[in-house]
Amino acid sequence: MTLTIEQFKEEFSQTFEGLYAFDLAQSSPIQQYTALGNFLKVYSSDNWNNTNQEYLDKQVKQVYYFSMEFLPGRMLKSNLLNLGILDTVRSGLKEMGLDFEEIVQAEVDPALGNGGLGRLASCFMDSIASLGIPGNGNGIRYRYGLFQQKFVDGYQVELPENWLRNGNVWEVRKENKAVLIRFGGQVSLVKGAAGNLKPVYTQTQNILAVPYDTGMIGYQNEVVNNLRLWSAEIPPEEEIHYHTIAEREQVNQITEVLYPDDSNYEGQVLRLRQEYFFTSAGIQSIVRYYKQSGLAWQHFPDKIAVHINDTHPALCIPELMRILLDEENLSWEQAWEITKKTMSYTNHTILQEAMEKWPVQMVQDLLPRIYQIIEEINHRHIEKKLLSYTPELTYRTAIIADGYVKMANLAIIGSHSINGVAQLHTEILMQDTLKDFYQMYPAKFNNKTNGITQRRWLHLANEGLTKLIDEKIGTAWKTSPSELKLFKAFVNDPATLDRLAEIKLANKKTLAAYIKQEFHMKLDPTALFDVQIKRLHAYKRQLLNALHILDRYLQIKDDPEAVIQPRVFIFGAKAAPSYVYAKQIIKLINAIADLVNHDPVVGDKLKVVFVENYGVSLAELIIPAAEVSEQISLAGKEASGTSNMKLMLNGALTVATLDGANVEIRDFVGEENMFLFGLNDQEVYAFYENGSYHSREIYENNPRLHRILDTLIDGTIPNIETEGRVIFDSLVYYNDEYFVLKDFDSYVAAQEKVDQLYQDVGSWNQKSLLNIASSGPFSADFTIKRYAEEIWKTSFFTPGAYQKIHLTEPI
Ligand code: 26Q
Repeated sequence: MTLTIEQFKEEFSQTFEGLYAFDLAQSSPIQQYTALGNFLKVYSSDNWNNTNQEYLDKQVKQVYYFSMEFLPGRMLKSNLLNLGILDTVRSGLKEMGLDFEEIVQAEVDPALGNGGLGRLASCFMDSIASLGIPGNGNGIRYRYGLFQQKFVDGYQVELPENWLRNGNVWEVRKENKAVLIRFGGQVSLVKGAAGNLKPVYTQTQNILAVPYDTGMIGYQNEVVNNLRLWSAEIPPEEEIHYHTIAEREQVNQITEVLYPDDSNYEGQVLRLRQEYFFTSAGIQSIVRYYKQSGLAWQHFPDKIAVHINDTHPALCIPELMRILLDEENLSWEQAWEITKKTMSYTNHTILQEAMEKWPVQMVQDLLPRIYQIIEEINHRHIEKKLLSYTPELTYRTAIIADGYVKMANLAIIGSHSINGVAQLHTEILMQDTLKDFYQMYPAKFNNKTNGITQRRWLHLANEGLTKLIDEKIGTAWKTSPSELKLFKAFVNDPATLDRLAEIKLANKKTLAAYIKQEFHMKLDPTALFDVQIKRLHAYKRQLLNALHILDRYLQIKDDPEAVIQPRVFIFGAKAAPSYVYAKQIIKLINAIADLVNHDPVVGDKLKVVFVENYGVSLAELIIPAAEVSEQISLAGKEASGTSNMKLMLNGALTVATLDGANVEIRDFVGEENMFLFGLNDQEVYAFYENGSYHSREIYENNPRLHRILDTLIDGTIPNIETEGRVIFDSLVYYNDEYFVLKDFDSYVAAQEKVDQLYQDVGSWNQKSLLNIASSGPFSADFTIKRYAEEIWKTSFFTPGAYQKIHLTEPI
């Protein structure tokens, strides 16, 4: 089925009239966008239906990816691309006198996630559909997404993100698929007719979970998978029990807002409610679906894989147990075998403060039956393991300990696979963080290095570069990312290198125009664009970047005539609202920006831009314009990182510590094509072990750093009395938890090399090209292929005729 421009114009006009009953010429971009979205929904509905039907008819194994967060970004362009009609629609709209880019911008970017983990989930959804894997997402339809960030006097201020303001064209509400979720009350076990124990519930609060489905369209392969997000409502038959507005509000609250914490645990009961709400809803709907097949329970794991994205959905484990035991009358042993074989879990962090644990009392009160089941899982685990392991080791692996339910322990014990998200991260889990479990279950542990979708992050975000690559190596890289390595053949071709530089410059100009328009700042597009975009967290060390900027500022002030490579430092980052220190760092960077950007002596030599409200859409604008990628976390702290991959794919050179996936980036691109610096993870651990790091000595003995640090407290930077002092003290008197001072000299040395290389335009472009050509291995297509083959055991299933995906392993 091919769509001609004429057909498109005709059908789109009809859709518009049907919706709005007035002339297209007078419509707003939002209306045009809504009409186009509706057209696409109809256009892809056969594929969506057929995909569903074929999965059902053929009884293929399906995977369900459970995640508290999805960060899909705007969907219009990616859906057009994946449906293979991007050019047709663009031309058609142009002929109709409509502005395609304006329509694209009218879509709200749904921020239903915090950062890396949520964006990974959405890259995975794209790859799962594009590989033709029968897979579904399961999550929460938050009424409000991640807060909108504004700066007021350089301070972060949070505003609600009402992303549903104009409705959501992509979703379909399915109240016929709603399920009931039980909270609270009492549960007692009563002997049933067959002599088995049955739970009897009293005084529970029952909540209706209503699914909203969104099609996940595969790349030109006729596959449309499903992302199911759940919304909490009062069950119609229980309306009568809700007497006050406060009681009604309590129900709506469950799916009202995304918790804005990233890598930081917030132990509030509402969060636990959210977790049980969407895991129970998801598991119930899976079980209902499975029962249609008429297959025996023992085949459940042959047809269903449930993946737990971090521990947030770990209640999937006791919930499946509950249904199998209480509703389907299986024995404990049968239910446990099925559950373990079905579940798999990804760990995304080694930070202790991010580990989820819930007070026993809270779990007992909110989820009495689930708590009983967790207790039983724990009890049996301990009894069994005491036979083969020491009591010390065994009790360290307990799910319930010190008055808490430990979610990672539950996730590991209740699943057949646990993976980290980069080689180094998995290694640290096995050797350190989870070493007790690794001793018990070595076979469960495996690595799945993260990946990103090259379709969104190169093809759509960087059309200039896409055109060049298509010309040079063909278009197969869109489905066979390892083909990107063919681009290496052009490393000595001056014409290609020139084109690369032109494209980068054009992208920098586009970004500069945006920054001019939004933040009234004028940037020199020929300056070096240096980018750090990620959540604000002390371990990610935006502070190290800031100190380096201060160093440059002081140099320029000392010697205004000295020749220095002009640089624009670009930051994008949200801080969790409760994370005071992170917010103080934002204020500091904004104050530095204020100082530097308005100093006439500095001019274009140094500019600092902190973009407001960083998210997927801004990333799509910034990444293609980046020349330096800052990946400078303290070694051993960043599980993987994924902006490192996106920036490399767009030709930025990486300044990095050997942390997370940076290690593998080094392996593929070669250390001569990046700028490594700083302690490695072993060195960091050695300092922890022997307690021999004393940051104050560095302050006292390193005059350059001494002077920089003093600017935080001596009035050089105006308006940071409080923040400057707190940050200074954290670095000098509280022993600099993240080794910022320790790594400073080596960081500055790396940055000096960056400047030098930038002078040598030819070499710079060569390295940029090699980065692009070496980024194929970081495609989420590879990552997902490995999940499918090694963990989920799902096959590639491709309804209809469709082009073959070639995934030759890299190396
Ligand atoms: C937990 C409990 C209560 C409230 C919030 C949370 C919570 C929410 C989000 C805990 C953690 C997160 C997010 C973690 C995250 O994004 N981790 C990142 O995952 C990426 C994908 O694997 C990695 O690349 C990053 O290294 C990792 O930091």
